[in-house]
Amino acid sequence: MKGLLVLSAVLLSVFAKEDFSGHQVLRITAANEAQVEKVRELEDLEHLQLDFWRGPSQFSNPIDVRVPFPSVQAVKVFLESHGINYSIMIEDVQMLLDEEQEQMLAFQSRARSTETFNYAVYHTLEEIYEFMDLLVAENPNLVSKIQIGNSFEGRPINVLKFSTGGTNRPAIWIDTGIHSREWVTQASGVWFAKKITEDYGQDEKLTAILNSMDIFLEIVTNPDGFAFTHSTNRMWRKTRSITPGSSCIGVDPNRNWDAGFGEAGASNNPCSETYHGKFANSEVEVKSIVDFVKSHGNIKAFISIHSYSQLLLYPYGYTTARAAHQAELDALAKAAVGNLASLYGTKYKYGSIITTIYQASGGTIDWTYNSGIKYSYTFELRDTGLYGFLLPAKQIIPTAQETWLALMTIMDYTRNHLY
Ligand code: 0X9
Ligand code: ZN
Repeated sequence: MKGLLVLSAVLLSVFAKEDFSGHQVLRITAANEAQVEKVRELEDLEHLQLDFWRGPSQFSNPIDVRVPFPSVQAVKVFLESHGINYSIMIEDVQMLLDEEQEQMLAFQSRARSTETFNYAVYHTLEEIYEFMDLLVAENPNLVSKIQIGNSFEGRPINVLKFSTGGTNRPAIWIDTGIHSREWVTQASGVWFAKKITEDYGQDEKLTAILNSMDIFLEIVTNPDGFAFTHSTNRMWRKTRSITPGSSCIGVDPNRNWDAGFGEAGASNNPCSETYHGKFANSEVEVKSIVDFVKSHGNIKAFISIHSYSQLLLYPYGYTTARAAHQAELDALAKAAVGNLASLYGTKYKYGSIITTIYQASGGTIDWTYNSGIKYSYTFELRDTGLYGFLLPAKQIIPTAQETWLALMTIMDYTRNHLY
């Protein structure tokens, strides 16, 4: 039996894409802490192969979970027998994936310039890397590409630098796609890159920003994971590193930073989606950014973009202690989500990570904040759960547009409050 399982896993990894037919995403609304604990029991039952999209944690309500077809009945019976409320958020995950694939294929064409690039569909890693090269070639005086490292599997880790000159100017960092399955984030990153080149010299605020500061944009922050979401498993979140002594692959790159590393809000189980890794910065995708931030030394705002839930968050995630600049971070977050909502009415909540979503240790912006970058924020983009990580491609541009208004709010404020 075990041999068969291993064989099928090997065959799958070589030939096929993982199939999600009959997988459902349930939204569980725990009524109290005891019910949250019950749901945690489910999490510990590894044979159920549950994939928690949100939670569980005492701070997070609701809890969203993808349930593989063979576990659906058992999970529903478990919840009902404990009187725990749930609804079916996604009836059949594979149906959404089929639609997504159809769209990608229908619009697939090699762009020769960033003008003909299709911003309204999802793209592969190769297509995004090609886009970066086109953008650099078209805007040699504004955009350059920096390689800050190589991923575990050897792919280049690329960062776009937008700069009008100067040496080591105060800078803004934006990353998307550290969790590979959060596809709307990489797609938005592509759109932001193009937007910057369009608005420089046209939009007064962005021009002022780029006349005194640099912007660094890492669009595919987890290239191995992203390639794997296309080739094999659309739901892949972690890196693709090997953990000696375990058959499970990957580390959660948003639990691997040196801030509350290994504390509550991360898992020490290599098979968990929130596995923190053997030690802080064990993941080269994380270490490359840490080294870059340290050697640059002049980054004033650091914005790490995830999906989903429609949140704008600031430190901390590993502790309930208030950030020293909480009042200022909160006021700026409020202004940013207000501007975001002005475009399409999309409502965001804002607050500290731990009080707004759930406890998460070893997270990106807790480390950047503790390292002295005051304006450290993280977004959770659309939606609030209707599609979750599988946001339809037709929402890419509106999502990017509205997010840009919030980014501009933070970047403009940073320029006016250099420290
Ligand atoms: O669990 C996480 O890492 C974040 N949620 S996600 O669905 N994108 O995985 C929430 C943690 C909050 N911190 C950041 N968003 N950085
Ligand atoms: Zn994420």
